[in-house]
Amino acid sequence: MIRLILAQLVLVSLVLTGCGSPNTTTTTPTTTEPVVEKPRVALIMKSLANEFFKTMADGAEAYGKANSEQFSLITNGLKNEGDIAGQVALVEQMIAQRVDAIVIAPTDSRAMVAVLEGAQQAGIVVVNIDNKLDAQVLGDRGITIPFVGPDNRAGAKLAGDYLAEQLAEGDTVAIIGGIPGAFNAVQREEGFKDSCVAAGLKTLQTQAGNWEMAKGNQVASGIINEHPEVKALLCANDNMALGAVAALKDAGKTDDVLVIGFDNISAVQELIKQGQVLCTVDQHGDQLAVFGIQYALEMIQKKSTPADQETSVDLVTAETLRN
Ligand code: ALL
Repeated sequence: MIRLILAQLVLVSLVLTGCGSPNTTTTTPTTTEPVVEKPRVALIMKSLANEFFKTMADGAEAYGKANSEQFSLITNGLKNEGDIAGQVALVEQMIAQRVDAIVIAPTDSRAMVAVLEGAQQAGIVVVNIDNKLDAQVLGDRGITIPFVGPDNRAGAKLAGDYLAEQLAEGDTVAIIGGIPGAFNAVQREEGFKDSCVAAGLKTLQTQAGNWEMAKGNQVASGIINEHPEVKALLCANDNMALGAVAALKDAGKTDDVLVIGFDNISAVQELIKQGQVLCTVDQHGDQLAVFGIQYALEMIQKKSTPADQETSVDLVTAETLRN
């Protein structure tokens, strides 16, 4: 009897002290918590051969790593500028993979709308960055896709105005444009023209360099051969400015014709320091996709479509690079 009482006392004290392992508690779960999956965000860019998009991808990936508990990132890009069919195929792949959001820099402002509408219909959040989709086409289809990106016209005017300070009224200049169907190409052309009109510069008919260095080079060569009076080449992106600089070198006209660009890629920064490019515009490519991703995550959480968001553009010159 005494032994039985002792045994019971030991048992009670073991229970009270938690059997000597104080952190172990066994609980029978009454409910099973649903496993909350992180949203999967797909970033779809254009040509990764363009340093601008390489910078964009790096910025997005760094942000993805730092916030890996919040979302997972899939990055996609193209080999060639203007490969509309390739970009449509990428969107279709992302729809098939049932991602939660697509953040896209569209190759073309009109042709990409239909497939993006398909993504929305599949329940995917879509955010437009960098190059704005055509408002008319969106309106005709009755859909809204928010835009996060810069005012390209204002950005181009910053560079155009800076150029105009170095020229005299009546001087002739030429604009080398991006892919004609892209809204940002149109806006940059308008911004350059705004500066030219304000400064009384003559502009030749704009020629498209399709955002590419090789095409920019070819177009620039043609212009300086046919129009020896041209005092400046206004390039809608830095890749084409690189092509224009090479064309001037080949023609022995480096000191006679000014070149301006847009994007602030590192290769152009070097040329600005050397005086071969006058200026460019920083549209903060490394941050652009990050803003788009943050936007998409907010849309997933709040289940609402926020208003468009304008991102900043800054003039980059030899002077700003020194500071
Ligand atoms: C645009 C960007 C850049 C870039 C170009 C090339 O959408 O804003 O300026 O150089 O695409 O694809």
